[in-house]
Amino acid sequence: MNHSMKGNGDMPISIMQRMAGQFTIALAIIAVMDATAPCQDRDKRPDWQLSGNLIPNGEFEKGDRQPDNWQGLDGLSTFWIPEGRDGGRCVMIDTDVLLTQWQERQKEIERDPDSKASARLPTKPPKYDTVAGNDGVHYKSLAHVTYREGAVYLLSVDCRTSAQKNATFTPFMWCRGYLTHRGRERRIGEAQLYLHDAGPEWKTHCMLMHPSKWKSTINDKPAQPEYFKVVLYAYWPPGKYWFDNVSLVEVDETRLPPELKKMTAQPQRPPEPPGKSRK
Ligand SMILES: [Ca+2]
Repeated sequence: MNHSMKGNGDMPISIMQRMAGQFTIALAIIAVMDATAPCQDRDKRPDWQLSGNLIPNGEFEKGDRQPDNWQGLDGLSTFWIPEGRDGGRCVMIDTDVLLTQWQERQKEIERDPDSKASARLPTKPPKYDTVAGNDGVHYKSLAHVTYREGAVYLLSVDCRTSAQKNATFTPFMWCRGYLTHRGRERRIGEAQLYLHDAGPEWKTHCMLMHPSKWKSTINDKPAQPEYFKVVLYAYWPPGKYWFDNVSLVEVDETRLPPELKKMTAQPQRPPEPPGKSRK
């Protein structure tokens, strides 16, 4: 046996080293997951975290027939299922639904929120007639989260998808800021979190949000949001998109741990338009 080439039993040292490397990466990912998971207990919060999760039921665990504090489900493109990241529940969006059937279902739900969805009709390649290739599917939190002037926020979500090899899925999460002007709700800014390379394994995506830097004006006067709303969005390609642990937390940016700083330093680049991926 060549001892320079062999490690434990017959396992080459190079593979052992690679495994050790993967183990280190796995530990780092767990550390980041812990770092982004908001602690609701004020006394146990890390010093960089200035609030608990401001999105009620962002973990999708509470509810009866649908998750509390979130919009209704249509049972055709939106589902609440026990396939969450932590073994609990999550929301799944399926965009591989015929657009015509999806549109009919939205009308039906509006008329009768208790109505049952009919079986999904088959869709055929290239699937341009699906909801994925047209409207896409939004799923909204019903919460209005009050803005604290000058605050910086960490926006994060866990996602996985039915993406196969060589495919790229990039769903979005938006955090939109609003104010009421002359009795009307006006959207005056938004943070767009692009969930790049969302594949079959759960992955945490996050970004920092600085509403004080938004440049909106109303009647030429700088406008600040009064409150935020969060929306999940999936579109092309047609497939399944699981979401869990939606979180918005006020942070002290100067005290962020290095791994979070690194994650949030990634520039938010939009994906290529869907047309370009339709080869
Ligand atoms: Ca969950």
